Parts: sequence; structure tokens; C-alpha cells
Amino acid sequence: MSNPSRRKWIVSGLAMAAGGSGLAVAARIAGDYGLIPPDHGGIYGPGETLTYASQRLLTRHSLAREFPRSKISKAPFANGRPPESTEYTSLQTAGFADWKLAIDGMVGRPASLSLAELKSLPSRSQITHLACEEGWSFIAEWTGVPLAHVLDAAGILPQSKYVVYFSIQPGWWDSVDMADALHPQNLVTYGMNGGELPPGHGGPLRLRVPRQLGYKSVKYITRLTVTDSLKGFGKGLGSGAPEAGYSWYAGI
Ligand SMILES: Nc1nc2c(c(=O)[nH]1)N[C@H]1C(S)=C(S)[C@@H](COP(=O)(O)O)O[C@H]1N2
Ligand SMILES: [Mo]
Repeated sequence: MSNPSRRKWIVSGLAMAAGGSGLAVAARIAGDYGLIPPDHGGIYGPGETLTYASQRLLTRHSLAREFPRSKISKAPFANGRPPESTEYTSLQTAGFADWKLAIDGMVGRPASLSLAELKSLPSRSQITHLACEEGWSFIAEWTGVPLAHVLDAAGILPQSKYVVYFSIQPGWWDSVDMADALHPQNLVTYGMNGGELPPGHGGPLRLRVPRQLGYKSVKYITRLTVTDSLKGFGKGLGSGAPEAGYSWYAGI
């Protein structure tokens, strides 16, 4: 599927099927190409499938826009408050020295990395937009290790299809497919605007997924699990978002 005209052909086929014969047909075509998102059931399912499949075929290699330093927002909005659990606050009191990111599931070398270990891996900084589904947004510089490096170090097995990521904050977890997981702009982020990532924005560690809406950028992450199926996680819809009526795939 690397030939762009073939991709365009499939996408126009999807669009025609969606317009002419209904979304269900488009969803079936998408299924033939393995492009079914985990929240494909229910009344919005065929629409979700069409969005995901078309975006995947057209944009899987595209980059989120990166901005010059002059565009960094002066007063970025932190949505919600950091966790108040003793688990979090005692880690915070110790300067997050004992914060760990576990990497498990379908990997050859499961690992548990401290912040110091993550900071010793190759880093990348990028100035991107974080857009909430509620309409507000801001631009910040994010620094971290590309998720692809972390996965590489752990050795993902060939049958793996998704990376599920979990927050220390109850209820917050999400997942991305491998095309997104290996995308160079997805960062296991520990820095913001030249300093540490502040607790309000997910410090000490969050996954930034700049090609999708803000809710995919889960804050306070402690675990990454590589899997070939999302069925065993939550209600099997790929994240908490579809359980609450939002899309699993939130590409922008
Ligand atoms: N753990 C956790 N992650 C989270 C959230 C949250 O409340 N808890 N909110 C999400 C939503 S809806 C958005 S829009 C962004 C907001 O990021 P910000 O707090 O840096 O503005 O974080 C996302 N990640
Ligand atoms: Mo949001």
C-alpha cells in the first residue's frame, strides 16, 4: 500500500461508497484493507471507520505542523488538576526520582525505565499545537523521547498492532495503532517550553500525540503495553474516550 495513486484510488472508492451506497459499504471496503478502528460498533461505527480509514490512507506519513518559537502560547491552559492520590504526591515530593515507565506486552525486552533513563535516550523537541475537543488550544514546545525509540529499545514483536498507554490517574488510558506509535512526532514527553513538564500539563511524563486531539495526549503515564488486540482493555473500544461518546481515532 505504498503507492500513492493506489491509496487515492482506495480513498475515492471509500468516499464513493459512503456517498452512493451508504457508510456500511465503505466500512466493508475499509475492512478489506484492515482499517477498522476498535470503536466500529454502534450507530456511529461506520462513520468512525470511514474517518479512520481515509485519514490513515492519506495522512499516515504526514507531519503535524511545527511552529516557530515566537508562536509559543504565553499562558497555556492546564486542563484539570494533577492527581491528589498519595501515590502521586509522594512521588512528587521525591522530585519524581522514582517515577517509572513500564513497557510490557508483546515486546522482546520488557523494561521499567526511570525518568533519568528516559532522559538518557535520544531526545527530540518540537513546537506543536494541543487542541482540546472543547474548542480551546495552545502551542508549546515539547521535549521527550520519540515513542518509536522506546518501542525499538523494548523490541516490539512482529504481530503487535497497538500501543496502549496508562496514566497513574484512574480512568485515563488510551491507545494508538502502530502507524501512529512509530510516527516520529509522538513523544514520551518530560519537558515543556525549555523546563520540566509541569504537573498541570502531565508532569513528570505524558505521551504527546500531536496529530490527534488533546485527549489522546494522556498525562502522568506509567505504563505502555504493546498488543495485537484491544479487546482485553476496558470495554474493548481502545480507550475511555469512546466509552464516553468520543472517537478512538481523533486525527486533526
Ligand atoms: N491523565 C490525564 N490526561 C489527560 C487529561 C486528564 O484529565 N488526565 N485531559 C485530556 C484532555 S481532554 C486534554 S484536552 C489534554 C489537555 O492538556 P493540558 O492539560 O496540557 O492542557 O490532556 C488530556 N490528557
Ligand atoms: Mo480535551
